[in-house]
Amino acid sequence: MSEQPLRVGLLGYRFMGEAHTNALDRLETFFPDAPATEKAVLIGRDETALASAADRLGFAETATDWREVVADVDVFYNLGPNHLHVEPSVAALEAGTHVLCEKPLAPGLDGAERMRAAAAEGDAVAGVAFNYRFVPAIQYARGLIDDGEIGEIRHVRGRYLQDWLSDPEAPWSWRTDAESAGSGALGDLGAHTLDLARFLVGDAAGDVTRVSGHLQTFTDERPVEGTDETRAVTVDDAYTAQVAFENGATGTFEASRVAEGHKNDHTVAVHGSEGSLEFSLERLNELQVKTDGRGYETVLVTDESDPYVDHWWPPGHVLGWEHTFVHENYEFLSAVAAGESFTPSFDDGYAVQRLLDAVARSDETGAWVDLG
Ligand code: SOE
Repeated sequence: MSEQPLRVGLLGYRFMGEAHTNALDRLETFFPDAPATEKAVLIGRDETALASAADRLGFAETATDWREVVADVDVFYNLGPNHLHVEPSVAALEAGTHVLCEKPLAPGLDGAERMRAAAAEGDAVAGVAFNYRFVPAIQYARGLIDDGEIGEIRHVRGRYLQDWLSDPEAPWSWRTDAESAGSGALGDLGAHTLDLARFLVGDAAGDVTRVSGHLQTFTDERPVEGTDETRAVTVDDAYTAQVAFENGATGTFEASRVAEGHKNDHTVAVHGSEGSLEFSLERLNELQVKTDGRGYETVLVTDESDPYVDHWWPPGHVLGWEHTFVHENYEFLSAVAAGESFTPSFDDGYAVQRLLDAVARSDETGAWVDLG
């Protein structure tokens, strides 16, 4: 493990910037064997907002041009809008800097391929921040599946519902623009669920072999904050998809950012020949397990033998959404310090991007897309 703290450069200081910076801060107390880090440079465009964020988040310096930073730090966190994922991450990897990039990897398949190739050609660690893999209950579910506790996988069902865009007056943002985001609910939320499906059943059911998808936009233009103008919405408000897995299992997936009454409602269910598992982010310390017996049992996944729990509190003192980022950063930084690989890697990010791309292509053609 390196003696010197890892110098961190972080692009993006709002929502994801706060989630990851909070994670870095928690590691020192709860994961004392994690590599030490130094919050060296915070990167952003607006100098005034950047200075205030650096002060609040505890970064020593600021920069408005990522080109000045990515070769000068040990680890680069790319937490910017999707259209800023490709160039800075590729430049960092080419400079030998380790990269943790928020999801989805890129707005589209070409950009994701460039990032995947840059990671493959270099020696640095490259990870995608699919934080929901690091929920103890999700890791417990993966263990049950891999141990064959629910038998042959037959169905996977993923759903991610939010309602922050239900109001047609909710303002336009980069997340509603195809140039910047690539897609809407599909890439913003669907990426998480499709990655969880790969994580949970990728070994037991194999890859997704074909996809059928449907995208829908309900609000075609939105007001631009601070002006009396509107701008076109060029991404989906919602998507649905069905997939086939190598082993014959079926998968149904959907996401919406206009599902009234749902705030961050991410659920996954896996049904096998001998049982079922169901998870909901709104009850993220629990896993619904149906194996022997008549019905589901609710397992509270907070025992000290459960993944990561021993770093926190005694059994039953539940964890939250922010803890998933602490676990993710612990694993990523430990891989960096040990010179080992980290999953989800850019290969995983690219595999998800292929699914996102296939859903969109199927929507365009109205036909199934083979991923053979
Ligand atoms: C917005 O929809 C968002 O912040 C996503 O971008 C995150 O990945 C998700 O975890 C919560 O919702």
